Amino acid sequence: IRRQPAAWETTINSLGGERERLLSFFRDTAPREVIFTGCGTSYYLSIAAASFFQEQTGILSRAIPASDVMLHPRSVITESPALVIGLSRSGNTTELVRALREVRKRGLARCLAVTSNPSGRSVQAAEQFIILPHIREQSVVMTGSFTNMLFALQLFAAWVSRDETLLGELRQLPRLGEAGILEADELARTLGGDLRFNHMIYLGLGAYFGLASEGMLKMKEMTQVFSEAFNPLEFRHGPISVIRGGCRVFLLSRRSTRPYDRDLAEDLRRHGADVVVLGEGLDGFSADHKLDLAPGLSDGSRALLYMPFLQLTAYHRTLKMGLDPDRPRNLNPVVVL
Ligand code: F1P
Repeated sequence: IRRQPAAWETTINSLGGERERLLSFFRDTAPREVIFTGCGTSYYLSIAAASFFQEQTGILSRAIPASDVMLHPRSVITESPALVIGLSRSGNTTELVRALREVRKRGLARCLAVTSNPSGRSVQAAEQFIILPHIREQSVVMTGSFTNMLFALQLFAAWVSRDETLLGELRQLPRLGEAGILEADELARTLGGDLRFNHMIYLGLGAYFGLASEGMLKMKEMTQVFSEAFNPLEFRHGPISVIRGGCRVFLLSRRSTRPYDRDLAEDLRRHGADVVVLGEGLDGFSADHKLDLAPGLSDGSRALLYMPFLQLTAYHRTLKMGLDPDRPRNLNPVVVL
């Protein structure tokens, strides 16, 4: 988890040489629709990437679980030409590999695989690929692959949209990530070491819903504590009823939701939750814990910086519980059906 900022640096350097190949594939495809797909962590990554890609390029982009693409490709791919971007750390998850094969067999879309495994089956099933072989994770739990694949897709979106400002911001992330990792680890240790909380809630909107869902999944996989993810404004429409002492809420705040997040944090605390707010410009927030993340960056560029803290919080709780964070119950590194 802690080596992620250094890996982001390698991702940006190694992907630079692939720019022309990837851009010419994209221009040649000229998609009217881009579908990001994967399973588990890679599906949550799809949610973050699709939202970011659409906001950045203006091209219709959606996240669909790989099982839906595998079983009902015609009902999920509605535009032509379409591009399917298949995400998988292992490159061998059954639904993802079958989804890519199915889409190509039926001529519904062109396919790009993003993975850290050069010899995985997703690379063979797709036409083009982004491979990040420097991400060698030993753990069953995915951490660095999530952030590095997201980073690669953000760089790709910046190239497609020729956005030099965004590229400049993205280039700062390895340094900013490195500078913040100690503070993030310290707070994560404090929070993870406190086992009074038995219900975790992660809130984020748009691309941040993908990040919140991934934070939720890390906590669930590693510690098996009851964890959920919601859009922060949706949370008011019913789910807020569950809040009481024993709940801890991680609020992934972004510029666009800040005024609403401030009120929500206050209400959640009034109802008894322990509230952790992450984001920028947090002075006006009433919260039990705050983590400031690189003020001044756009919401999209800042996204990556939320993840090491969320992963570390789950990791420290696992250690406190005496469990092995790399080997969650009932879970294999790759799901093969
Ligand atoms: C997807 C996945 C992971 C999960 C576990 C099993 O893997 O579901 O999200 O944490 O490792 O596999 P992949 O398709 O990205 O390799």
